[in-house]
Amino acid sequence: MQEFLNIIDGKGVQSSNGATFQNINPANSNDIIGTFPLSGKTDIDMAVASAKAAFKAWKLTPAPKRGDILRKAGDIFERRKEELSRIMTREMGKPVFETRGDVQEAIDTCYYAATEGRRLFGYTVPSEMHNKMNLSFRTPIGVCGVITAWNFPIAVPSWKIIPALVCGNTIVFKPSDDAPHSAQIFAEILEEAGLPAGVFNVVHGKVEAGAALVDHPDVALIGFTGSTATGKHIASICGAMNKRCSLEMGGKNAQIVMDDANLELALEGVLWGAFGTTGQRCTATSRLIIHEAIYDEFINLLISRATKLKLGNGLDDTTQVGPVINERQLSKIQNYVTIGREEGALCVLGGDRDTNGDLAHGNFFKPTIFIDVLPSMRIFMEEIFGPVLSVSKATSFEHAIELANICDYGLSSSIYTANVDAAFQAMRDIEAGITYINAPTIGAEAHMPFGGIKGTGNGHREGGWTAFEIFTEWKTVYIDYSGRLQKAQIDNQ
Ligand code: UN1
Repeated sequence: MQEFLNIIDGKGVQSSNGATFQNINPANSNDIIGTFPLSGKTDIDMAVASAKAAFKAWKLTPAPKRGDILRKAGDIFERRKEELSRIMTREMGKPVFETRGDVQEAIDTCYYAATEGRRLFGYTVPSEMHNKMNLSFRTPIGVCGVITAWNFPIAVPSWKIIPALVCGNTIVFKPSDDAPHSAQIFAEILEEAGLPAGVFNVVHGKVEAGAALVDHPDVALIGFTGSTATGKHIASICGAMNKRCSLEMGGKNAQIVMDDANLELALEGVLWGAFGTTGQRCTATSRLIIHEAIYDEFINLLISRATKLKLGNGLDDTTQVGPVINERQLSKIQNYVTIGREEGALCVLGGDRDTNGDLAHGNFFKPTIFIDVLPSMRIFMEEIFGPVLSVSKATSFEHAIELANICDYGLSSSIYTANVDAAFQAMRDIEAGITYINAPTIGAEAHMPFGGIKGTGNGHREGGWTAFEIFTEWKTVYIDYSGRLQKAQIDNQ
């Protein structure tokens, strides 16, 4: 069995106490990918010390040069795309056509950041005094701790790591213990691209390692993607320690289908949004709100199409829906199905594991649809993170928007309609960081702001130009070339 190591200061190291954990293929429990260090505080301390030391030179490396390294990283991601996609599928399950897209997001992010190294614009602003100039520019923050989920094992880390690096920060990355192999390849690629040792460190492990990273006084910023409960806990610690944190947490994203919509398009959208990545996306379509005039018709179409989705190992090209990540998540989903039934919603498709044939060795759960779901039900409100779609009936456009907004989360949203007025009202009125018109709730592009409101985020946005806000501080500089003392607000009359 392959033994993987932490990467600290450019070297592979075991966890300080020698402990390890196994990473298992969710499509086949007999396939063990390897062992990884089960790290703790001592390992985090070493990695942070390495990142802190490397920061001194990295922050002084010209940003365009930092960008050149990231462009090379983009080239290497491109070269290794197929191999990496298969490694990702093997450890986290989603079909290879999806993991290819995951790698592509990292490639796009690298090329975007590479050119940003030649921008990172600041502002030059008139002074209120004679013979004085005011300017401002961005400076790096220091050592950034990055903690991510397993469902986008390359794309989501890249949204944090790549912009942080071009801004001149150094990193300690604690990847998900469900997708550690992908993180290892990420590190290999950055090293081959020419990133100096210590600038990017990987520490594998579980809660103990993540907690030690958040708690570390030399870590200036935490970038986190994961559950709302963990994110809020991280925020409370960062608040007490006065460190910056950027959170991307849960979602309960709704797709609205109006009676004037192109139903075939809306159908394709919800199948992809709800069951792509086995519903394990923070942007997954987990609620479907249908106008009453087409409610029965659309549900019938949906059931007949969802029944045909092919479950299987993501490495098989014909697979449309892969496994659920692990046993724990499988029982969580099963539990929500029980809750939904007890609450009085009608389960019209799925509702249990699929153990047919080869699927018996993996964590497969049938695409599941509940109809007649009311806002009072937990399956309407709570994030399940699995292939479970809750369908509700709306009596009007206003009612549909109201239902979409009855939710503690606010990440993504979608409306299918042919009415341009309704589309614009929805853009304005849906409470979410992202709204799609005539497209599903998933499909974020790397050069656009990504993030949510309410229980989903804490005011930051990843992606595009907004990522650079997270990873920089502003330095304001006043240059007085008058040769005399000029008192601002006093001598400017
Ligand atoms: C996530 O689920 O954490 O738009 C990110 C999408 C993807 C990103 C999802 N490009 O669904």
